[in-house]
Amino acid sequence: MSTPYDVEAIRADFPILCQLVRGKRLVYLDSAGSAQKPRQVIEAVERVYETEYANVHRGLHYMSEQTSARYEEARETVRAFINAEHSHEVIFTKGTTESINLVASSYGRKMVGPGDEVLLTYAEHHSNIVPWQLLREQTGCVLKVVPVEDDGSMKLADFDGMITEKTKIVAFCHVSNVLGTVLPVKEITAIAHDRGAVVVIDGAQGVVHMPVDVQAMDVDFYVFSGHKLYGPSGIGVLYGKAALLEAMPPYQGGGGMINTVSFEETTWADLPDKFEAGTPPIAQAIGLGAAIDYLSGIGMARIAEHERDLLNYATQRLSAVEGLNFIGTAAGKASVVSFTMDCAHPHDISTIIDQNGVAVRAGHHCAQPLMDRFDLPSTARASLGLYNTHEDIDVLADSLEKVREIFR
Ligand code: 7TS
Repeated sequence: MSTPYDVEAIRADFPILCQLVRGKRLVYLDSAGSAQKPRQVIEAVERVYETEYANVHRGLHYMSEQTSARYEEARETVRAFINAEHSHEVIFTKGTTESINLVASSYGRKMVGPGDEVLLTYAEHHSNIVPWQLLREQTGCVLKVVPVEDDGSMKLADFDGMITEKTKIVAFCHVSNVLGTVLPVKEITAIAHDRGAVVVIDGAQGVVHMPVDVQAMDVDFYVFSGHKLYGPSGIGVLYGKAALLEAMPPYQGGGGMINTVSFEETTWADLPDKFEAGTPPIAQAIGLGAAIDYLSGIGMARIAEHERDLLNYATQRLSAVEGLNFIGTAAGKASVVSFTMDCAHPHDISTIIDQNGVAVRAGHHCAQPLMDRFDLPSTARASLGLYNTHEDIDVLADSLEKVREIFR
């Protein structure tokens, strides 16, 4: 029997949430931008610098051995969290953006040629568009884009129709950072594999909202950022199937990624080191491990349940605000709530409710093609995380009513 979800106890773990902002209780609704950190993460990072810091995989002295052990433990923590088969399939990067660039550069340039197709969706973040455009310039490949329906959903039939024998890579978000739409990763992956394409999942907004099992989904690559997962910034993950990573050339050259170096010939280190050139973000990786331990302690399934309740409540409260329009209402969506108001620009909405201590993001959310699809310059977005409450949503709804009063 599990204990009830104690959101107040969880909030108490997040020092920043106990602060006042503009004299008001902070209502933090921008976790999709970056999530706040529990003291367990802050303390883990502090502990590294206070007690066990040196460079990793280089020294034979005590400190380096200790730090290397903690760093590799963090890798194993990530492996278990996403149920990868091997810990050397977990590559530490700077974040989602670097992970996608790594795949596009290394796998893409080796495996994709002129006329080959890369399939994306209209709901992608710029970091899952631009690296493929760079690949297009380098290889002459063709980018194709799956449409988004009016409710923010994407049709499996469209993937089925657009993945062809020419498709080499299918790259799409697990969860849209604007619409909250959850894509049927396993089903799309099965179609892609059937036609010989590999699948790259931008999990930046997926891994934070639900349990992820890369083997069950059978994805080839899955990437995410530590800072959205309640961990430090400057650290992220590229999961890749070992056979693919082994066949890929290095992304960057430098220390740590070699076996032997001479001016005539250099040989590469084994996985995962081949893709971790230079001194990695050591304390950040260990901090990410602590964040995952924290999340696992609560349980991702319970977090998903809590967020489902928040989403239902937010949908109900915000529906009552006159002139408010939701962007993204697909069935089974995650707790990312984008909206516009007929009386005010998203930037004005954000600025006014900020006076009440409410933090939402307003803008194009690095998804300009999606904004164009909905014929909007921007939206306001409330993204709900594990520490949000009904009270947060009440303050948001009341603040939006004030926006109406001001602009009516
Ligand atoms: N992919 C998705 C789906 C994202 O939401 C983001 C960041 C990225 C990639 C890039 O992640 P990074 O950590 O490498 O920068 N999204 C947002 C957002 O929605 N608001 O601020 C950043």
